[in-house]
Amino acid sequence: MKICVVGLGYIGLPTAAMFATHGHQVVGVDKNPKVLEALSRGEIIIEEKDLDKLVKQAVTDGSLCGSEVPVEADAFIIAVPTPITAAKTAKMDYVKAATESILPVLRKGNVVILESTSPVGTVEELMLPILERSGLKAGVDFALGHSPERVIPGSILYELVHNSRIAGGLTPACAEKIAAVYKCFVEGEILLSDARTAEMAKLTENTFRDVNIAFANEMAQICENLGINTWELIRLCNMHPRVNILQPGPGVGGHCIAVDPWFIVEKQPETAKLIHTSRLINDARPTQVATKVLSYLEHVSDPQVTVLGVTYKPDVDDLRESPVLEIVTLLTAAGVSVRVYDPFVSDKFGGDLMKAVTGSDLLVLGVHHSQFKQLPLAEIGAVMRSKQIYDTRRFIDEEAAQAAGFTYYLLGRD
Ligand code: SAJ
Repeated sequence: MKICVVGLGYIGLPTAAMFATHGHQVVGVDKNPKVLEALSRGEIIIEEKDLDKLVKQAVTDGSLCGSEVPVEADAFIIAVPTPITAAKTAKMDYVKAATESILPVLRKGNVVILESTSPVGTVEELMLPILERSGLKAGVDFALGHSPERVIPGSILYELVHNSRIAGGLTPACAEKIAAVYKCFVEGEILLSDARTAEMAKLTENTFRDVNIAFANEMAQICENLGINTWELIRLCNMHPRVNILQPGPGVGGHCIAVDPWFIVEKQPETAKLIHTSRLINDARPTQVATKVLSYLEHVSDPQVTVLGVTYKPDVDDLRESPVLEIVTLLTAAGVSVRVYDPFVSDKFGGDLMKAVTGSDLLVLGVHHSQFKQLPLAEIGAVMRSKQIYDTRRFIDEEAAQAAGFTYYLLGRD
Protein backbone atom coordinates (compact mmCIF):
# COMPACT_ATOMS: atom_id res chain seq x y z
CA MET A 1 0.00 0.00 0.00
CA LYS A 2 1.05 3.58 -0.48
CA ILE A 3 0.34 5.65 2.63
CA CYS A 4 0.47 9.41 2.97
CA VAL A 5 0.88 10.70 6.53
CA VAL A 6 0.06 14.40 6.96
CA GLY A 7 1.88 15.91 9.95
CA LEU A 8 5.25 14.53 11.04
CA GLY A 9 5.23 15.38 14.75
CA TYR A 10 5.32 13.20 17.85
CA ILE A 11 2.57 10.96 16.44
CA GLY A 12 2.80 11.27 12.65
CA LEU A 13 6.50 10.56 12.34
CA PRO A 14 6.57 7.37 14.45
CA THR A 15 3.42 6.17 12.69
CA ALA A 16 4.91 6.88 9.26
CA ALA A 17 8.14 5.08 10.19
CA MET A 18 6.17 2.13 11.52
CA PHE A 19 4.20 1.71 8.26
CA ALA A 20 7.39 2.15 6.26
CA THR A 21 9.16 -0.61 8.16
CA HIS A 22 6.16 -2.95 7.79
CA GLY A 23 6.02 -3.28 4.05
CA HIS A 24 4.41 -0.03 2.91
CA GLN A 25 5.61 2.88 0.81
CA VAL A 26 5.15 6.03 2.91
CA VAL A 27 5.20 9.72 2.06
CA GLY A 28 5.32 12.00 5.09
CA VAL A 29 3.97 15.52 4.64
CA ASP A 30 4.99 18.47 6.76
CA LYS A 31 4.98 22.23 6.41
CA ASN A 32 8.15 22.65 8.47
CA PRO A 33 11.20 22.67 6.14
CA LYS A 34 13.44 21.67 9.07
CA VAL A 35 11.48 18.43 9.53
CA LEU A 36 11.68 17.60 5.80
CA GLU A 37 15.33 18.53 5.56
CA ALA A 38 16.23 16.29 8.52
CA LEU A 39 14.06 13.50 7.12
CA SER A 40 15.85 13.64 3.77
CA ARG A 41 19.03 12.76 5.67
CA GLY A 42 17.22 10.07 7.67
CA GLU A 43 17.29 12.25 10.78
CA ILE A 44 14.71 13.62 13.23
CA ILE A 45 14.41 16.83 15.25
CA ILE A 46 12.36 15.49 18.16
CA GLU A 47 13.38 13.29 21.09
CA GLU A 48 11.67 9.91 21.36
CA LYS A 49 13.22 6.63 22.36
CA ASP A 50 14.51 4.61 19.35
CA LEU A 51 12.65 6.80 16.82
CA ASP A 52 15.91 8.02 15.26
CA LYS A 53 16.94 4.44 14.41
CA LEU A 54 13.55 3.50 12.96
CA VAL A 55 13.39 6.62 10.77
CA LYS A 56 16.98 6.11 9.62
CA GLN A 57 16.17 2.53 8.64
CA ALA A 58 13.00 3.50 6.76
CA VAL A 59 14.67 6.35 4.86
CA THR A 60 17.74 4.27 4.02
CA ASP A 61 15.51 1.46 2.71
CA GLY A 62 13.71 3.99 0.50
CA SER A 63 10.31 3.23 2.06
CA LEU A 64 9.88 6.65 3.72
CA CYS A 65 10.33 10.05 2.17
CA GLY A 66 9.10 13.57 2.83
CA SER A 67 6.96 15.97 0.81
CA GLU A 68 5.54 19.46 1.25
CA VAL A 69 2.15 18.41 -0.12
CA PRO A 70 0.14 15.18 -0.15
CA VAL A 71 0.56 12.87 -3.12
CA GLU A 72 -1.79 10.20 -4.50
CA ALA A 73 -1.96 7.24 -2.13
CA ASP A 74 -4.19 4.37 -0.99
CA ALA A 75 -4.54 5.67 2.55
CA PHE A 76 -4.23 9.14 4.11
CA ILE A 77 -3.53 9.63 7.78
CA ILE A 78 -3.94 13.04 9.38
CA ALA A 79 -1.81 13.56 12.50
CA VAL A 80 -1.62 17.33 12.86
CA PRO A 81 -1.88 19.34 16.10
CA THR A 82 -5.25 20.32 17.55
CA PRO A 83 -4.19 22.97 20.07
CA ILE A 84 -6.42 24.98 22.32
CA THR A 85 -7.39 28.61 21.86
CA ALA A 86 -7.32 31.28 24.58
CA ALA A 87 -11.09 30.73 24.87
CA LYS A 88 -10.44 27.03 25.68
CA THR A 89 -11.87 25.70 22.45
CA ALA A 90 -10.21 23.40 19.95
CA LYS A 91 -8.30 25.15 17.19
CA MET A 92 -9.18 23.00 14.18
CA ASP A 93 -7.37 25.04 11.52
CA TYR A 94 -4.64 22.42 11.01
CA VAL A 95 -7.11 19.55 10.59
CA LYS A 96 -9.11 21.68 8.15
CA ALA A 97 -5.99 22.64 6.16
CA ALA A 98 -4.71 19.04 6.15
CA THR A 99 -8.09 17.76 4.90
CA GLU A 100 -8.17 20.42 2.19
CA SER A 101 -4.64 19.47 1.15
CA ILE A 102 -5.78 15.90 0.50
CA LEU A 103 -8.69 16.99 -1.68
CA PRO A 104 -6.76 17.32 -5.01
CA VAL A 105 -5.30 13.80 -4.69
CA LEU A 106 -8.31 11.96 -3.26
CA ARG A 107 -9.33 8.99 -5.42
CA LYS A 108 -12.04 6.33 -5.42
CA GLY A 109 -11.14 3.48 -3.04
CA ASN A 110 -9.00 5.61 -0.70
CA VAL A 111 -9.11 5.43 3.09
CA VAL A 112 -8.89 8.73 5.02
CA ILE A 113 -8.13 8.48 8.73
CA LEU A 114 -8.03 11.27 11.31
CA GLU A 115 -5.61 10.48 14.16
CA SER A 116 -5.48 13.94 15.77
CA THR A 117 -7.41 14.25 19.03
CA SER A 118 -10.52 16.20 18.06
CA PRO A 119 -13.91 17.32 19.38
CA VAL A 120 -16.84 14.99 18.73
CA GLY A 121 -18.21 15.55 15.23
CA THR A 122 -14.95 16.51 13.52
CA VAL A 123 -15.02 13.64 11.02
CA GLU A 124 -18.67 14.09 10.08
CA GLU A 125 -19.03 17.85 10.30
CA LEU A 126 -15.61 19.21 9.34
CA MET A 127 -13.82 16.62 7.21
CA LEU A 128 -16.69 14.98 5.32
CA PRO A 129 -18.02 18.15 3.65
CA ILE A 130 -14.51 19.15 2.56
CA LEU A 131 -13.66 15.73 1.11
CA GLU A 132 -17.01 15.39 -0.68
CA ARG A 133 -16.15 18.52 -2.68
CA SER A 134 -14.18 16.01 -4.75
CA GLY A 135 -17.47 14.66 -6.08
CA LEU A 136 -16.78 11.36 -4.30
CA LYS A 137 -19.13 10.10 -1.58
CA ALA A 138 -17.75 9.34 1.89
CA GLY A 139 -18.58 5.80 3.01
CA VAL A 140 -19.30 4.80 -0.58
CA ASP A 141 -16.42 5.92 -2.81
CA PHE A 142 -13.87 6.34 -0.05
CA ALA A 143 -13.64 5.25 3.58
CA LEU A 144 -13.49 7.87 6.32
CA GLY A 145 -13.12 7.76 10.09
CA HIS A 146 -11.17 8.37 13.27
CA SER A 147 -8.51 6.17 14.80
CA PRO A 148 -7.14 8.10 17.75
CA GLU A 149 -3.51 7.86 18.74
CA ARG A 150 -3.23 6.72 22.36
CA VAL A 151 0.51 6.38 22.81
CA ILE A 152 2.46 7.83 25.71
CA PRO A 153 5.46 10.06 24.94
CA GLY A 154 8.64 8.27 26.00
CA SER A 155 7.23 4.88 24.99
CA ILE A 156 5.59 5.72 21.68
CA LEU A 157 7.08 2.96 19.53
CA TYR A 158 6.24 0.24 22.05
CA GLU A 159 2.70 1.48 22.59
CA LEU A 160 2.01 1.98 18.86
CA VAL A 161 2.50 -1.76 18.43
CA HIS A 162 1.12 -3.14 21.69
CA ASN A 163 -1.81 -0.88 22.67
CA SER A 164 -5.27 -1.69 21.44
CA ARG A 165 -6.49 0.74 18.79
CA ILE A 166 -9.98 2.04 18.06
CA ALA A 167 -11.07 2.14 14.43
CA GLY A 168 -14.10 4.42 14.30
CA GLY A 169 -15.69 4.49 10.87
CA LEU A 170 -18.32 6.66 9.27
CA THR A 171 -19.95 3.32 8.46
CA PRO A 172 -19.14 -0.22 9.70
CA ALA A 173 -17.42 -0.90 6.36
CA CYS A 174 -15.25 2.19 6.85
CA ALA A 175 -14.24 0.90 10.29
CA GLU A 176 -13.18 -2.43 8.74
CA LYS A 177 -11.10 -0.63 6.11
CA ILE A 178 -9.41 1.54 8.74
CA ALA A 179 -8.63 -1.53 10.85
CA ALA A 180 -7.09 -3.23 7.80
CA VAL A 181 -4.65 -0.33 7.36
CA TYR A 182 -3.21 -0.69 10.88
CA LYS A 183 -3.15 -4.51 10.95
CA CYS A 184 0.40 -4.58 9.56
CA PHE A 185 1.98 -3.40 12.81
CA VAL A 186 -0.64 -3.28 15.57
CA GLU A 187 -0.37 -6.34 17.79
CA GLY A 188 -2.99 -5.07 20.27
CA GLU A 189 -6.67 -5.60 19.58
CA ILE A 190 -8.28 -3.38 16.94
CA LEU A 191 -11.69 -2.32 18.21
CA LEU A 192 -14.31 -1.40 15.64
CA SER A 193 -16.65 1.49 16.38
CA ASP A 194 -18.19 4.58 14.82
CA ALA A 195 -16.35 7.87 14.31
CA ARG A 196 -18.19 9.88 16.99
CA THR A 197 -17.65 7.23 19.68
CA ALA A 198 -13.98 6.99 18.70
CA GLU A 199 -13.61 10.76 19.01
CA MET A 200 -15.25 10.72 22.44
CA ALA A 201 -13.27 7.66 23.59
CA LYS A 202 -9.98 9.44 23.13
CA LEU A 203 -11.21 12.54 24.97
CA THR A 204 -12.69 10.40 27.73
CA GLU A 205 -9.45 8.50 28.40
CA ASN A 206 -7.45 11.67 28.93
CA THR A 207 -10.26 13.29 30.90
CA PHE A 208 -10.44 10.26 33.19
CA ARG A 209 -6.76 10.79 33.97
CA ASP A 210 -7.15 14.54 34.43
CA VAL A 211 -10.07 14.13 36.84
CA ASN A 212 -8.14 11.54 38.83
CA ILE A 213 -5.02 13.71 39.02
CA ALA A 214 -7.22 16.62 40.14
CA PHE A 215 -8.51 14.40 42.93
CA ALA A 216 -4.94 13.62 44.03
CA ASN A 217 -4.03 17.31 43.86
CA GLU A 218 -7.08 18.33 45.90
CA MET A 219 -6.22 15.67 48.49
CA ALA A 220 -2.68 17.06 48.63
CA GLN A 221 -4.04 20.52 49.46
CA ILE A 222 -6.38 19.12 52.09
CA CYS A 223 -3.61 17.02 53.63
CA GLU A 224 -1.17 19.93 53.74
CA ASN A 225 -3.79 21.91 55.65
CA LEU A 226 -4.47 19.03 58.05
CA GLY A 227 -0.82 18.03 58.61
CA ILE A 228 -1.10 14.64 56.88
CA ASN A 229 1.45 13.14 54.47
CA THR A 230 -0.56 12.65 51.24
CA TRP A 231 1.96 10.18 49.84
CA GLU A 232 1.68 7.90 52.85
CA LEU A 233 -2.10 8.33 52.77
CA ILE A 234 -2.26 7.33 49.10
CA ARG A 235 0.03 4.35 49.70
CA LEU A 236 -2.30 3.08 52.42
CA CYS A 237 -5.52 3.73 50.45
CA ASN A 238 -4.12 2.07 47.32
CA MET A 239 -3.76 -1.18 49.31
CA HIS A 240 -7.55 -1.37 49.02
CA PRO A 241 -8.42 -3.68 46.12
CA ARG A 242 -10.72 -1.15 44.46
CA VAL A 243 -8.82 2.11 45.08
CA ASN A 244 -6.09 3.44 42.80
CA ILE A 245 -5.28 7.09 43.49
CA LEU A 246 -2.83 8.86 41.17
CA GLN A 247 0.00 11.13 42.26
CA PRO A 248 -0.27 14.78 43.23
CA GLY A 249 2.21 17.21 41.72
CA PRO A 250 2.83 20.75 40.53
CA GLY A 251 0.12 20.53 37.86
CA VAL A 252 -0.79 18.73 34.67
CA GLY A 253 1.17 19.46 31.53
CA GLY A 254 1.57 18.15 28.03
CA HIS A 255 -0.50 18.79 24.96
CA CYS A 256 -3.07 16.11 25.78
CA ILE A 257 -4.34 15.76 29.31
CA ALA A 258 -4.25 19.50 30.03
CA VAL A 259 -6.09 20.19 26.78
CA ASP A 260 -8.47 17.40 25.77
CA PRO A 261 -11.01 17.74 28.62
CA TRP A 262 -11.77 21.24 27.32
CA PHE A 263 -12.97 19.67 24.04
CA ILE A 264 -15.72 17.94 26.03
CA VAL A 265 -16.50 21.08 28.07
CA GLU A 266 -16.73 23.05 24.80
CA LYS A 267 -19.54 20.82 23.53
CA GLN A 268 -21.45 20.44 26.83
CA PRO A 269 -20.57 23.38 29.09
CA GLU A 270 -23.64 23.03 31.31
CA THR A 271 -23.24 19.31 31.91
CA ALA A 272 -19.47 18.78 32.09
CA LYS A 273 -19.20 20.14 35.63
CA LEU A 274 -16.78 17.67 37.23
CA ILE A 275 -14.59 17.76 34.14
CA HIS A 276 -14.48 21.55 34.15
CA THR A 277 -13.74 21.78 37.88
CA SER A 278 -10.94 19.21 37.56
CA ARG A 279 -9.31 21.29 34.85
CA LEU A 280 -9.49 24.36 37.07
CA ILE A 281 -8.02 22.45 40.04
CA ASN A 282 -5.06 21.22 37.99
CA ASP A 283 -4.55 24.61 36.36
CA ALA A 284 -4.40 26.24 39.80
CA ARG A 285 -1.51 24.04 40.93
CA PRO A 286 1.41 26.14 39.60
CA THR A 287 0.14 29.19 41.53
CA GLN A 288 -0.27 27.14 44.71
CA VAL A 289 3.21 25.63 44.36
CA ALA A 290 4.81 29.00 43.58
CA THR A 291 3.12 30.45 46.69
CA LYS A 292 4.61 27.60 48.75
CA VAL A 293 8.06 28.31 47.32
CA LEU A 294 7.73 31.98 48.29
CA SER A 295 6.76 30.96 51.83
CA TYR A 296 10.05 29.03 52.16
CA LEU A 297 11.94 32.16 51.13
CA GLU A 298 10.07 34.63 53.32
CA HIS A 299 13.06 35.78 55.34
CA VAL A 300 15.61 35.68 52.54
CA SER A 301 16.65 38.93 50.90
CA ASP A 302 17.38 38.76 47.17
CA PRO A 303 16.16 35.14 47.02
CA GLN A 304 17.68 32.72 44.51
CA VAL A 305 16.00 29.48 43.49
CA THR A 306 17.19 26.61 41.30
CA VAL A 307 14.52 24.59 39.55
CA LEU A 308 15.55 21.07 38.58
CA GLY A 309 13.49 19.77 35.65
CA VAL A 310 11.01 21.86 33.66
CA THR A 311 9.60 19.51 31.02
CA TYR A 312 5.97 18.49 31.39
CA LYS A 313 6.97 15.06 32.68
CA PRO A 314 10.07 12.97 33.38
CA ASP A 315 12.58 11.78 30.82
CA VAL A 316 11.12 13.66 27.83
CA ASP A 317 12.22 16.92 26.16
CA ASP A 318 8.70 18.29 25.75
CA LEU A 319 7.90 21.66 27.35
CA ARG A 320 4.35 22.05 26.11
CA GLU A 321 1.93 23.28 28.81
CA SER A 322 4.62 22.54 31.40
CA PRO A 323 3.35 23.53 34.86
CA VAL A 324 6.93 23.88 36.10
CA LEU A 325 7.69 26.50 33.44
CA GLU A 326 4.66 28.39 34.69
CA ILE A 327 6.05 28.20 38.24
CA VAL A 328 9.35 29.64 36.95
CA THR A 329 7.45 32.55 35.38
CA LEU A 330 5.41 33.18 38.55
CA LEU A 331 8.50 33.17 40.77
CA THR A 332 10.39 35.46 38.44
CA ALA A 333 7.43 37.86 38.43
CA ALA A 334 7.50 37.78 42.25
CA GLY A 335 11.10 39.04 42.22
CA VAL A 336 12.88 35.72 42.76
CA SER A 337 16.01 35.09 40.74
CA VAL A 338 15.39 31.67 39.17
CA ARG A 339 17.89 29.39 37.48
CA VAL A 340 16.71 26.29 35.68
CA TYR A 341 18.60 23.07 35.07
CA ASP A 342 17.11 20.46 32.75
CA PRO A 343 19.41 18.11 30.85
CA PHE A 344 16.58 17.18 28.45
CA VAL A 345 16.31 20.77 27.22
CA SER A 346 20.04 21.09 26.67
CA ASP A 347 19.99 24.15 24.39
CA LYS A 348 18.08 26.30 26.90
CA PHE A 349 18.52 24.75 30.32
CA GLY A 350 21.36 22.27 29.97
CA GLY A 351 24.83 23.36 30.90
CA ASP A 352 26.35 22.92 34.29
CA LEU A 353 24.36 21.65 37.27
CA MET A 354 26.86 23.01 39.79
CA LYS A 355 26.74 26.45 38.20
CA ALA A 356 22.93 26.39 38.39
CA VAL A 357 22.93 25.65 42.13
CA THR A 358 25.76 27.92 43.26
CA GLY A 359 24.50 30.61 45.64
CA SER A 360 20.95 29.24 45.59
CA ASP A 361 18.63 29.38 48.61
CA LEU A 362 16.28 26.60 47.56
CA LEU A 363 16.24 23.66 45.12
CA VAL A 364 12.83 22.95 43.64
CA LEU A 365 12.56 19.44 42.21
CA GLY A 366 10.08 20.17 39.43
CA VAL A 367 10.30 17.01 37.34
CA HIS A 368 11.60 13.61 38.40
CA HIS A 369 13.98 12.83 35.53
CA SER A 370 15.61 9.44 36.29
CA GLN A 371 19.08 10.96 36.45
CA PHE A 372 18.03 13.22 39.35
CA LYS A 373 18.04 10.09 41.55
CA GLN A 374 21.83 10.45 41.61
CA LEU A 375 22.04 14.13 42.57
CA PRO A 376 25.36 14.79 44.37
CA LEU A 377 23.59 16.39 47.33
CA ALA A 378 26.68 16.95 49.53
CA GLU A 379 28.51 18.73 46.69
CA ILE A 380 25.42 20.75 45.77
CA GLY A 381 24.79 21.76 49.39
CA ALA A 382 28.38 22.93 49.72
CA VAL A 383 27.90 25.66 47.08
CA MET A 384 24.36 26.77 48.01
CA ARG A 385 23.63 29.81 50.17
CA SER A 386 21.04 27.93 52.22
CA LYS A 387 20.48 24.19 51.99
CA GLN A 388 16.79 23.75 51.29
CA ILE A 389 14.92 21.39 48.96
CA TYR A 390 11.27 21.48 47.95
CA ASP A 391 10.37 18.13 46.40
CA THR A 392 7.19 18.40 44.31
CA ARG A 393 7.33 14.71 43.28
CA ARG A 394 8.46 12.85 46.41
CA PHE A 395 11.49 11.73 44.44
CA ILE A 396 14.48 12.78 46.49
CA ASP A 397 15.48 10.54 49.38
CA GLU A 398 14.50 12.59 52.43
CA GLU A 399 17.00 10.88 54.74
CA ALA A 400 19.86 11.38 52.28
CA ALA A 401 18.91 15.06 51.91
CA GLN A 402 18.85 15.52 55.66
CA ALA A 403 22.16 13.68 56.04
CA ALA A 404 23.64 16.19 53.56
CA GLY A 405 22.38 19.00 55.83
CA PHE A 406 19.31 20.02 53.81
CA THR A 407 15.95 21.13 55.12
CA TYR A 408 13.56 18.99 53.08
CA TYR A 409 10.03 20.14 52.21
CA LEU A 410 7.57 17.77 50.54
CA LEU A 411 4.59 18.74 48.36
CA GLY A 412 1.43 17.28 49.85
CA ARG A 413 2.81 17.33 53.39
CA ASP A 414 4.70 20.53 54.25
N1 SAJ B 1 0.64 13.52 36.20
C1 SAJ B 1 0.43 13.77 37.56
N2 SAJ B 1 0.11 12.71 38.35
C2 SAJ B 1 0.02 11.44 37.89
C3 SAJ B 1 0.21 11.20 36.51
C4 SAJ B 1 0.51 12.26 35.69
O1 SAJ B 1 0.52 14.90 38.03
O2 SAJ B 1 -0.25 10.53 38.70
C5 SAJ B 1 0.96 14.64 35.30
C6 SAJ B 1 2.33 14.52 34.67
O3 SAJ B 1 3.34 15.03 35.49
C7 SAJ B 1 2.16 15.32 33.38
C8 SAJ B 1 0.69 15.12 33.04
O4 SAJ B 1 0.07 14.61 34.21
O5 SAJ B 1 2.39 16.70 33.63
C9 SAJ B 1 0.40 14.19 31.89
O6 SAJ B 1 1.28 13.09 31.88
P1 SAJ B 1 0.84 11.59 31.56
O7 SAJ B 1 2.04 10.75 31.67
O8 SAJ B 1 -0.30 11.20 32.42
O9 SAJ B 1 0.23 11.60 30.10
P2 SAJ B 1 0.69 12.19 28.66
O10 SAJ B 1 0.06 13.53 28.50
O11 SAJ B 1 2.15 12.10 28.44
O12 SAJ B 1 -0.02 11.13 27.68
C10 SAJ B 1 -1.43 10.96 27.74
C11 SAJ B 1 -1.76 9.47 27.80
N3 SAJ B 1 -3.16 9.28 28.17
C12 SAJ B 1 -3.53 8.45 29.16
O13 SAJ B 1 -2.75 7.83 29.85
C13 SAJ B 1 -5.00 8.30 29.37
C14 SAJ B 1 -1.46 8.81 26.47
O14 SAJ B 1 -1.91 7.46 26.45
C15 SAJ B 1 -2.15 9.58 25.33
O15 SAJ B 1 -1.89 9.01 24.07
C16 SAJ B 1 -1.58 10.99 25.35
O16 SAJ B 1 -1.97 11.58 26.59
C17 SAJ B 1 -2.17 11.73 24.16
O17 SAJ B 1 -1.45 11.87 23.16
O18 SAJ B 1 -3.35 12.11 24.20
